[in-house]
Amino acid sequence: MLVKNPKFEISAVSPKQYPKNNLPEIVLVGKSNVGKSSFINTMINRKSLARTSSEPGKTRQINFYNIDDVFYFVDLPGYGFSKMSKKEQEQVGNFIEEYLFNRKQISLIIFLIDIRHSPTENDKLMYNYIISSKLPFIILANKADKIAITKVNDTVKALQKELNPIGDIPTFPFSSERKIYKDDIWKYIDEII
Ligand SMILES: Nc1nc2c(ncn2[C@@H]2O[C@H](COP(=O)(O)OP(=O)(O)OP(=O)(O)O)[C@@H](O)[C@H]2O)c(=O)[nH]1
Ligand SMILES: [Mg+2]
Repeated sequence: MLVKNPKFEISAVSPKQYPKNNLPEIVLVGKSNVGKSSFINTMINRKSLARTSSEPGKTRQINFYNIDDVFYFVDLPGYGFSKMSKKEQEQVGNFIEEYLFNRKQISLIIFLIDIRHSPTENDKLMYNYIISSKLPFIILANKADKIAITKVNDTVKALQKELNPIGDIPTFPFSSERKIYKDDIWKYIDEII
């Protein structure tokens, strides 16, 4: 898809604030700082439509980006951000769960993990949660620019094996830094929407 007019539409913490139309929603999920907001900017060729930060915990609400009135990218707060108070972590966890559990328009979950590390305990919990939700999803091993290009494919395979030994969940490398694996992901998204 050639994106022409991507717009930030709304930040939400409860269902009454979600967009009122029925466009498909593609949701970014993963730990804080893994690159969810950067992913959106990379896919739509914008530097900073989605706000990013080198400090974990930048995204604190459910942010809806309207992509040419065709679909939404939905940016979620990351998990595992310890500087948030217990109470705030609980509130964020609750509104994320409420969204993932009830929102009928979710067409795809894009689950980001860091290509440099084994999945964390929280990654595994989230993985199991997504599996049990039966929502369609793919795994992206992000920050692929951080390892030697010759090791990318084997590392992606090893990570997939760890999370998804049956190998039925599509798993791709990604890098917002180098913007080189974008076309594969667009191909996947185009088929879904
Ligand atoms: N090297 C490299 N850095 C990246 C990549 N993607 C994101 N980053 C950097 O990682 C940091 C976090 O990126 P964000 O996109 O804000 O991460 P996030 O997952 O939205 O984080 P939260 O909003 O806290 O959940 C920023 O400094 C980005 O520049 C990537 O592919 N490669
Ligand atoms: Mg973010």
